[in-house]
Amino acid sequence: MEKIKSKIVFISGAGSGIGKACAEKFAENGAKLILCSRNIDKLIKVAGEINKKYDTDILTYQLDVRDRQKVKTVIDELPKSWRKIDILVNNAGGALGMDKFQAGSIDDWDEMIDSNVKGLLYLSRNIVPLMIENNKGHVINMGSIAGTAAYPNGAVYCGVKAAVKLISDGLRMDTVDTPIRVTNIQPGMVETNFSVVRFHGDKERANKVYQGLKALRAEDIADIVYFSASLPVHVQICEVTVTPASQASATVVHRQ
Ligand code: 8X3
Repeated sequence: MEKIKSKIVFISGAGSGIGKACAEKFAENGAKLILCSRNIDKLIKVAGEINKKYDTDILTYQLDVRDRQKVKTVIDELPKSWRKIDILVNNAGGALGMDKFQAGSIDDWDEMIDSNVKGLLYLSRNIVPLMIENNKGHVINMGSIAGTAAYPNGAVYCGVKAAVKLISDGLRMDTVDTPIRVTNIQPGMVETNFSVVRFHGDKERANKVYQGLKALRAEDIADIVYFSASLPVHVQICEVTVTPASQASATVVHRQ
């Protein structure tokens, strides 16, 4: 297995949910972390807790991945010893709204496209060349089962996650002559604040999404991210689709 100890792991959207769980998992295994989030107060708290528990080196940045210039500045200005990023977890993003296309909010669409797609592109475009220079690296993108098939009321979210899938595939092709690995993780239902954000703070509606079934936890996804990263460097997990046992697809779910 590839040793994760002392590896430098860059995680976007690290203040909560899957990003935070990934940060914990890598820290537990001795990695050094570069953590970004829009909400710096939350992130500093998370970083403080992780540091206390695992005594690992952590850099934190207030970063909205939609801000193309700020993404570049953060990467350009990383301290020299932190520029050799081993693993990039493109986790920032998520869903906003769940309505018929003809009733969809264009503001929600803009934000989904900008964070899930453009944010991932900005980070990867700035970090992948550093990885190539260092002759090592792993890009792990947070896709979704939404990227494998559309579902009603999800056209734009499904569209952006389909973009994540195909961008992952294209990047894998363009770096095939380098040691860079590219993995697209495609989770189904994971109980985080994903649905609360999607439904603009409507917790009751969000809770209904996970009613009557045992959803995945953020830690389940972090385990898979970690597993993909810790395999020997000649082993590339291209794609992982993972759902709760009682979910067969975005639309086929068994509830008790
Ligand atoms: C999260 C999974 O099914 O809510 O990306 O789109 S789903």
